[in-house]
Amino acid sequence: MKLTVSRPNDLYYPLTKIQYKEKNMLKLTVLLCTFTFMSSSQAATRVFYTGFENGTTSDLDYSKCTVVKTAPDGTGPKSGNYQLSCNWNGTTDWNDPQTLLDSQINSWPYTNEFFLRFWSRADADVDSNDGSKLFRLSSNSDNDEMYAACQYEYGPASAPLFMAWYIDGGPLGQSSVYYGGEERCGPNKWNKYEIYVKHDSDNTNGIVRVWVNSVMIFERVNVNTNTPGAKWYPFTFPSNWSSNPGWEHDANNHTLWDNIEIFSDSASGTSATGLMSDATISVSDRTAEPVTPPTGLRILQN
Ligand SMILES: [Ca+2]
Ligand SMILES: [Ca+2]
Ligand SMILES: [Ca+2]
Repeated sequence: MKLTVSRPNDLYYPLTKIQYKEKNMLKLTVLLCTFTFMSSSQAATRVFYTGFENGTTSDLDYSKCTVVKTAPDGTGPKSGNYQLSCNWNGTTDWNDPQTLLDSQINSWPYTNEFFLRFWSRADADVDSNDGSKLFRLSSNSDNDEMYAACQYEYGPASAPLFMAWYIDGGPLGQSSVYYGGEERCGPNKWNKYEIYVKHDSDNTNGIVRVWVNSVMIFERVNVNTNTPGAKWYPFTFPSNWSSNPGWEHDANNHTLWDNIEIFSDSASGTSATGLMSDATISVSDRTAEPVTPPTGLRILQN
């Protein structure tokens, strides 16, 4: 951070009392800014990351999904060479493992705050029946739960994202918050999802926020956000429901996933800069992330 103050007269005249005070205030401001920057950069670390670039699901705790280079509709990953491909088969019995080919991250280190970021895309084969949940964050208390559903039943032009949170068994917020346009939940477009959770300490000072493609679509502040002792995991994705009567799907409904990362107030992960609370958090070492090489380049010679 570099502050420039242009006051040429200061160079030639002794400082007045007020100027002296201003100068010291400036020093204090610089000091505070530096301290704030250092605090935000050291407060959180990245405790989980996968872009599936080892070609397997080994970074996940559980997965029936497969790592692929190309999705069924021919689309490549968000970045790098690989992506995770999940499918729910709505033609099988409810208890057939083929009904739901999903994945899970069981837990991650955090005390009171975490930030989850991932990219997801609906393949062209996703149908427009009910029950198409994008993901679920469950609590080990059984009283807290959050889920998001991409409502493809509204039609391919809209597919709103439905967000629901339940704390201590009661609703914190339930709303269909995101409709239509280019920023729709789906289909066929890579979307970035970000979730920030801060536990309350007295049932009145918790925070939850959700962003889609960097636009905040859901926010609750100064609320009860968790049951004492509970944590907001596992993270299950997708979490689709085929067996509810009337919610049947056909055999192929793929969702693609890439670049899943979790930051938290734990000091155990990779160093990061920015804040979790406003979704600016990122790892300082971007070389750790794969970059999709440009295609279609031509070398022009004079
Ligand atoms: Ca990847
Ligand atoms: Ca389908
Ligand atoms: Ca609470």
